[in-house]
Amino acid sequence: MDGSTIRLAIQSKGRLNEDSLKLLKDAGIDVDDAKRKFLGRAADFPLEVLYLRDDDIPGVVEDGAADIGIVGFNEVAETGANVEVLRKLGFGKCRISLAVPKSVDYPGLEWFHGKSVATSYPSVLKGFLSRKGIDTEIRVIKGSVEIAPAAGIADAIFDIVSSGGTLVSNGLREVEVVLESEAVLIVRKDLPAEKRSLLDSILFRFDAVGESRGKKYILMNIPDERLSEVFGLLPAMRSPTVMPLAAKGWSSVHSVISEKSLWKTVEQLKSIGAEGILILNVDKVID
Ligand code: PRT
Ligand code: ZN
Repeated sequence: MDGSTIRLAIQSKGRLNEDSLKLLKDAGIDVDDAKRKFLGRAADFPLEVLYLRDDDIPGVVEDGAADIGIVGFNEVAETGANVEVLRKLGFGKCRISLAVPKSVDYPGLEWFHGKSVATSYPSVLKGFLSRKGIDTEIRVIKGSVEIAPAAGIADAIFDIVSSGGTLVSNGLREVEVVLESEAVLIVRKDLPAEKRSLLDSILFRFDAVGESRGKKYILMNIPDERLSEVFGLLPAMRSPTVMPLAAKGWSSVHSVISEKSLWKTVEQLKSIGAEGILILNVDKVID
């Protein structure tokens, strides 16, 4: 690895692998999905990809064996690695929560006094309990934490929750959310200066991809006398683009809108006379 190449660690398989590769692809950095490989190289960007287990990524970035990494924030928190979190990446969203058997009449955190909790995240849990002044025994289990209460291994669990389905199917109830997590981009603390411009270029591209997420491009035709009402409905990046149509008294309006408000806005636009509404995907947004 030399100064003209930057090395990125991503998960080799598992929940974050696909989205990490997609983010790179959307950013114009094509790496092969080398499931059997340990080290890959991008075809069109000076980037090497190190494929690792997620647990190993924060430490490898801390040591400088990789310059940057994509990993769940929960792993950064658990390892306590001395790395900088540069960006939240918007995928792999989950939380680490305390959950108890659903038969428990849960009064609040004091319930955990003198109880035992099974988890694969002892460090995050220990920090939380000591901040709250709760004395609980932590039992470290690497997999299938959710079966611990039914198996008599612990009174409760501390584990990753996403939809909550796994808890429900194991007769458990989430009672305290301790850490919110999503995939993050991390960088080693002592990134060599000559790699800084490569990192900046990656950040610029990731930001453009991130900005475009949840956005749609909308075009419509509108009678000129309704234009001011359209402007009220469309908070575009600067302001909507307006072009006269060949048909007198009509204009074409183009804008970018949030996917969340898409259907509501479309209904309002129709009600003030918009016609020929087109909605397109936004690929990148460069501010
Ligand atoms: O092999 P490797 O060590 O790399 O992978 P892994 O098995 O340790 O991790 P993996 O691939 O399962 O998850 C990687 C990362 O994805 C985690 O560190 C989180 O940051 C993130 N993530 C997002 C999740 C989930 N959602 C998730 N739902 N990680 C795990 N789960 C599990 C959870 O442990 C529980 O068993 O899914 C179950 C709960 O899901 P729900 O939807 O039923 O609540
Ligand atoms: Zn793991």
